[in-house]
Amino acid sequence: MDAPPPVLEDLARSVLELDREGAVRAAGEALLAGVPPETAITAGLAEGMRRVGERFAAKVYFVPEVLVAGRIFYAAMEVLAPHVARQPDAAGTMVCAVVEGDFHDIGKNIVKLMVEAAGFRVVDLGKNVPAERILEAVERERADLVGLSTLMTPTLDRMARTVKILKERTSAAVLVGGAPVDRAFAAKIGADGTAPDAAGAVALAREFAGRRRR
Ligand code: B1M
Repeated sequence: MDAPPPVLEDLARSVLELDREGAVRAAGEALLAGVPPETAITAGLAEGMRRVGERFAAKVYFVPEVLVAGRIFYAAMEVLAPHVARQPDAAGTMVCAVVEGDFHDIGKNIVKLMVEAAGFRVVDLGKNVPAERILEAVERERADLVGLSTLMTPTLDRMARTVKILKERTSAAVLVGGAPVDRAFAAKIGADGTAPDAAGAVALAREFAGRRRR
């Protein structure tokens, strides 16, 4: 297997070291080097956020540093996102949201970007979204799919409640994800599927949209 391009390490390190200029510069260099923007986002920037998480867990970083890292992530993602190759629209409509109580939206925004690039219309409700607002949007937009995200264990029960309401009241397929979500949890709360990353979310979205068309 080829070694990862050094620019991916530059991206990850810039996020970790809270170096905004370095991250934006590395994002441009990644594009010039022909690194797919999806790879630069997931293997570069998101890897940097993962390392930031380690420093936070080790009490080396605190909330202010983590906030800055998130802003740097978005500044570099702004350079990369317009270059993600897009399939023609037609795949279906997904409503996506981070569940109520949770303000972590970086992972959800990567999923949104990739699902949109795969040709879906995505209605993004943002973060900290109550189940009732999600239900309303799914009905209004006649969504085929819902993508729910949460990063925290205390908000897993909000995710469960949201899935329950959506499955009772709509026919949309409900996909769930985020670091504390696994297949056993997804099955337990009655979600239609889960994936560990954005590429997996795209594969699931395609699978469920295809089933609905048959
Ligand atoms: Co906080 N935070 N945070 N945080 N934060 C975590 C989640 C935490 C694990 C850190 C830790 O303690 N080690 C911890 C939660 C612990 C727990 O619940 N067990 C935590 C905490 C405690 C908190 C606060 C309570 C801290 C405080 O205030 N004392 C507070 C909570 C605020 C709230 O939400 N109510 C808080 C605040 C913040 C910031 C605002 C500073 C910032 C968020 C900025 C933002 O999102 N705009 C932040 C951050 C950045 C993190 C860490 C460091 C990084 C999260 C991240 O962006 N990861 C995080 C530590 C960690 O995760 N290791 C942590 C990168 C991102 C690309 O990955 O989001 O996992 P992720 O997304 C992936 C996959 O999960 C998947 O695909 C994505 C792309 O590959 N995926 C899906 C996501 N959604 C999906 C949906 C799908 C499928 C796949 O289908 C629909």
